[in-house]
Amino acid sequence: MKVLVLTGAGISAESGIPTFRDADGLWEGHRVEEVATPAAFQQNPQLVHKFYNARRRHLLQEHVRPNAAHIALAEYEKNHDDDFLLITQNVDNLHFVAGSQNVLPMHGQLMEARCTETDRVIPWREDLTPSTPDPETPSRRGSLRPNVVWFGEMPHGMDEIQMAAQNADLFLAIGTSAVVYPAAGIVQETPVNCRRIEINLNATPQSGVFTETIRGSASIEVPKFLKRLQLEAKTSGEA
Ligand code: BV8
Repeated sequence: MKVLVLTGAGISAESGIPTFRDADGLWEGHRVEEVATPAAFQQNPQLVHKFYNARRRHLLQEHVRPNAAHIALAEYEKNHDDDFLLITQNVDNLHFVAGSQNVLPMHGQLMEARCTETDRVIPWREDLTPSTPDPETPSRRGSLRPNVVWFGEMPHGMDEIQMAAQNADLFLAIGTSAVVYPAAGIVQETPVNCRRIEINLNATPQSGVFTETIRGSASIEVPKFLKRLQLEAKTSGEA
């Protein structure tokens, strides 16, 4: 059974990372869509760096750890690694920290920087500023940006995502408000007989296309659902 999972900010909420909706899409009075754009970075790199530096520092704090939902997904994958892909919209690294292997971070990663001149991507844990020297070429200053996909930029891995969606037997959407495209459109790419499950505290604009909607918090409902899935596989004799 080919399992495709899509996670959003809701899976990290119980790890202490505010979702976009919690801050109702605002950050220090700025709409996220205004800060997370190439134009904003062009016009006011200081502001955009400040936005990401604050989130990177928060993510680096000791108490921000994977929760039971991240861990259950990593555990489940261990027994299904050949038929399992985890797409995340989140730029936090909690799926990696939890041990998930087959992860596609379609909106990039907060703990990486990308050189705007060479497109080279490097792991990055410090603050970035408009004068941060490139560690490889210190004379090049201010060319590093957060390696995240801004609004108006193409998400990563869209071909792989399309292929996985078209072949999915089970699609599980966890903690996403399903308003940001193309992520929100992935469910529509799954086959008509694909089993589609939505785990979310609330209903979303996509709830109607899911075979099953589970209302509750990810840290409770994800482990529960994956256990149920394993039990179903055992009783149906599926590997
Ligand atoms: C592109 C990285 C084209 C940066 C992000 C008009 C209509 C339709 C589309 C558009 C439009 N105008 C513009 C667009 C396109 C735009 C878009 O979709 N805009 C939206 C706002 C309308 N999309 C883009 O620009 C994308 N690119 O289209 O490119 C293109 C084509 C060719 C060539 C080049 C380009 C790029 C989008 C990626 C933007 N980057 N992130 C960063 O993080 O700073 S998006 C960012 O916001 C997140 O990554 C995430 O994807 C999104 C927020 O969504 P969620 O993850 O769902 O989080 P949210 O807070 O919204 O919801 C949380 C959910 O969890 C809620 O449902 C809540 O109920 C639930 N929850 C909360 N707690 C829990 C819980 N559930 C369970 N348990 C809990 N405890």
